[in-house]
Amino acid sequence: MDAYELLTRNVEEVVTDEEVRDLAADPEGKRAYVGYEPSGVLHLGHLLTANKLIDLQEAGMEVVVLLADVHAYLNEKGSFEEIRATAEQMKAQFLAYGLEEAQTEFVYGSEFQLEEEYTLDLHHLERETTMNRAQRAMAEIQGDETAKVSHLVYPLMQTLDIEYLDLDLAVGGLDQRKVHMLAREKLPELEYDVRPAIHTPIVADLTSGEGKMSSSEGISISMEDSTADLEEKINSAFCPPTRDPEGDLENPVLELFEYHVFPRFDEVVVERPEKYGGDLTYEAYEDLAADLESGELHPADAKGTLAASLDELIAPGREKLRELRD
Ligand code: IYR
Repeated sequence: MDAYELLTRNVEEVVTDEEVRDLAADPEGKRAYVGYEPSGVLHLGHLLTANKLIDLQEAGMEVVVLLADVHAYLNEKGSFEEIRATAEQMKAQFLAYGLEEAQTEFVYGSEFQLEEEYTLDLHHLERETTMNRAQRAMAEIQGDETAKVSHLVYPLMQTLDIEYLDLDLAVGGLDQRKVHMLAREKLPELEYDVRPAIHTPIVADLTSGEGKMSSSEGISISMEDSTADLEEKINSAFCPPTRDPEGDLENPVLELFEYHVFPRFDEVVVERPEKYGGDLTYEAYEDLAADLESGELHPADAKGTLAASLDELIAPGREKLRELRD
């Protein structure tokens, strides 16, 4: 697979395509990052961006994982001590999941965000940005609780991170796009360079196929799930025999195959007894989706294979988490 394809496969948005093409022309040693508010247990949302980081490493890029402790603090996720303890667990799970240790730098936000120069740049950005603009950038991250001043500072700091971590590419879920747009607009005002961004899709809620899968509502899948939990959750998933159900609905089973399973396995085998046609082997997501649509692949068989594949992917991180907690 060529570098441009590794950088952009399964991505919902590329900003801008031209800049990413330039990067893909010479990716060796270039630096990409994702920032995560530490939350202890990784869930599929984290793993979606982690899959992209693994693609970028395969293309030769260096990856910076920002353990955004100050951001988590601003977003009221706990005390600094609590946030750091969960960040350490998170780091171990990312490595267990498959990030290449030699090409990964883990950085705590507090290592550089409390320095004088950063703070002065932050105040400069505060002067350059209206409250309305900062609030709009945060809308999808923070939800609709009443904004505090900390929620306005948050996207400005995320903007500066791109400069201070010396990055060539910002990666995030689609919910980060407005912050990255703010960064593209504001960094030049401080005479810093604009960097490209790529955004991964948001996976639909597992049982309804609507909206987004989230840990706060509905069912989500995390590194803590046992094999039996996964089987149960996937079994109850919405799986119409089509890729594009009516209206705003998605097929979450197919989305999980597309974004989580196929990028990490060379082939996917659906085991079936001979009397039901025997095993099916897929090398590409499109073939599996086509068979589900035509009826060749039964949703129950697809779900069984999906649960087993996800189990294999999360097993090393689940094991690590157990060790750390014992
Ligand atoms: N806003 C992210 C966390 C975050 C991301 C980056 I990229 C930063 O530079 C800082 C924080 C979230 O919603 O988890």
